[in-house]
Amino acid sequence: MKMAELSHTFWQQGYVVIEDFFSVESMNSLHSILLGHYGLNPEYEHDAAFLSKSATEVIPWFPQRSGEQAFDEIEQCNHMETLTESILGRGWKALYCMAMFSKKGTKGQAWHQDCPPDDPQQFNLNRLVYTMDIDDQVGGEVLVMPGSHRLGKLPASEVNENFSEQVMLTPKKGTLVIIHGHTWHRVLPIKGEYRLSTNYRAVPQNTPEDITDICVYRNMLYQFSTSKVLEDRLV
Ligand SMILES: O=C(O)CCC(=O)C(=O)O
Ligand SMILES: [Fe+2]
Repeated sequence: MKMAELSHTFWQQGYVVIEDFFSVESMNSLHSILLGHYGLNPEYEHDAAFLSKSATEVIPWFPQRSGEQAFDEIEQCNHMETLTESILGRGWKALYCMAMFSKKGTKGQAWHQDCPPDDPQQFNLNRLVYTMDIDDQVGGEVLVMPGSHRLGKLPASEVNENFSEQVMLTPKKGTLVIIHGHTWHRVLPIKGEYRLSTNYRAVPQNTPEDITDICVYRNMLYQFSTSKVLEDRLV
């Protein structure tokens, strides 16, 4: 695998997609652990006001915090570590592994940046692992705006307004998608029974661990630790 090339593509686009990065067997085994945890009708954890105002309907789970060791293997996978180092440089750190479940008929995730882009050096890296195919039937395709990690704050507007240059990603089981936390991204509504993705977040050296506490949406800035809208961007 040409790590330097992949890293170059990442820094050009603000994201990079690598198919068949993980084996089908390891994806299947993580997938069944995730389904075992969630079942098919899990309860929401974020408060109702957030779910509705952010137009983001996902249920997070941090499997490693529940002692689920099966998720360590991917985190410590050599290829993924080498690629991360080639993108972030020395001294980067793994933050946490967060699985996300979305139910049939839910909205997915509105356009957002995982953290405010005020300082280009301060960002999180999403290392998204897909244990199932995301396609037209399942829905939940990922939209990204190429190069938007360099464009500053996501423009304020109604939550789901499209961008003419947006690109749609349809990761398959075993695909790794790496997205810069400042890149504008969105998840389309879920049409199939459910949608699962797993995000191994990482940060460059000298980045605070709570870098993803404040998320930028088109209509607001939201702080997870306090469950507060810090700024309503539409008034
Ligand atoms: O689930 C996905 O495909 C993307 C999730 C996302 O936006 C994130 O983890 O920051
Ligand atoms: Fe995100």
